[in-house]
Amino acid sequence: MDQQLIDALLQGQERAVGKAISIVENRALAQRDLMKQIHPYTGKAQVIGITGSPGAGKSSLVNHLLKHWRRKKEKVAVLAVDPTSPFSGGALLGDRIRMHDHDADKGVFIRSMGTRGSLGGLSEACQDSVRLLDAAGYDRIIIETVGVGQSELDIMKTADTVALVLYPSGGDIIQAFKAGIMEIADIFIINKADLPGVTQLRAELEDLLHISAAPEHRKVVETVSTTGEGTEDAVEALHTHHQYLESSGEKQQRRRRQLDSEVKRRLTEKFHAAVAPLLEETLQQMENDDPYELAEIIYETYRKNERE
Ligand SMILES: Nc1nc2c(ncn2[C@@H]2O[C@H](COP(=O)(O)OP(=O)(O)OP(=O)(O)O)[C@@H](O)[C@H]2O)c(=O)[nH]1
Ligand SMILES: [Mg+2]
Repeated sequence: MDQQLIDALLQGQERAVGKAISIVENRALAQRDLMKQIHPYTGKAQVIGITGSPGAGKSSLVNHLLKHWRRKKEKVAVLAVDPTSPFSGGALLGDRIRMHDHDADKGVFIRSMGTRGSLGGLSEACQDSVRLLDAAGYDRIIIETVGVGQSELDIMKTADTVALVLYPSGGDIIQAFKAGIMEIADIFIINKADLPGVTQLRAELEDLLHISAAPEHRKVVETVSTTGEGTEDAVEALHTHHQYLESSGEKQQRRRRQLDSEVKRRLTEKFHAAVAPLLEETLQQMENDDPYELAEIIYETYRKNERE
């Protein structure tokens, strides 16, 4: 592993961070070693997931969050993840336009991630990229994803705090509800609060959430991201949730659950790799097409081979 790259990354040099993310996206050989070496430097950042339907105003909101945290001299990174796009690399065109205020700012890192090169799955690449950014010293790491599909849900599970951006247009909530994002969202941001229908949306939302019984750290806030109105409320809600995570021990528990599923995934990968030749062989020889029995045969043969 290129020690220079790791040193530069740990110093927070943007080019090194970009290079390291590419290694992760391409699942290059160096990935494992890279992740292992940076691991001791991770675990400090606040990871915020921002999701919502296309055009909800996520990037506009992120732009204001960036401004807010930069005024406080915090380092902020944004991963704009689009599971429907094959493109990775710099910032997406739309995001670049909205976030160009920060182009020359060394304390801001913006990167888009698509499916290209992410052989191991976009959510894994995203998870490792978050760790790289964490090790590089970014205080806040924002993951912006579009849509409400299964891959967005997986990606959002990487975050400590998940914010769902809605806007008064109808249909939005039902979609989010169906996709299961309501359950994992911690903060609900009604953006485009300058448009009509906000009261109704809030009522629907509170109805669905049974918000009267919802805890204090699960908030609904209103923003107008064309002007930045309400940004402070959004920041406050994110902050309160983060504090709750830390003081309640929920943060540890969430990270533990993430670790659990990740280790399981790695184990599955390892096991698959170990039995791949056996699988191939068994399937070719077999007239049998009972998957349960085939799996049993492969597993038993594997164990027998291991003992010998
Ligand atoms: N009226 C109004 N328009 C807004 C508001 N926030 C954002 N917009 C507009 O909504 C459009 C979409 O904003 P984006 O920030 O790109 O939304 P997004 O959710 O990031 O969109 P995708 O990344 O394409 O899913 C832009 O034309 C914004 O100017 C708002 O509070 N009020
Ligand atoms: Mg966007």
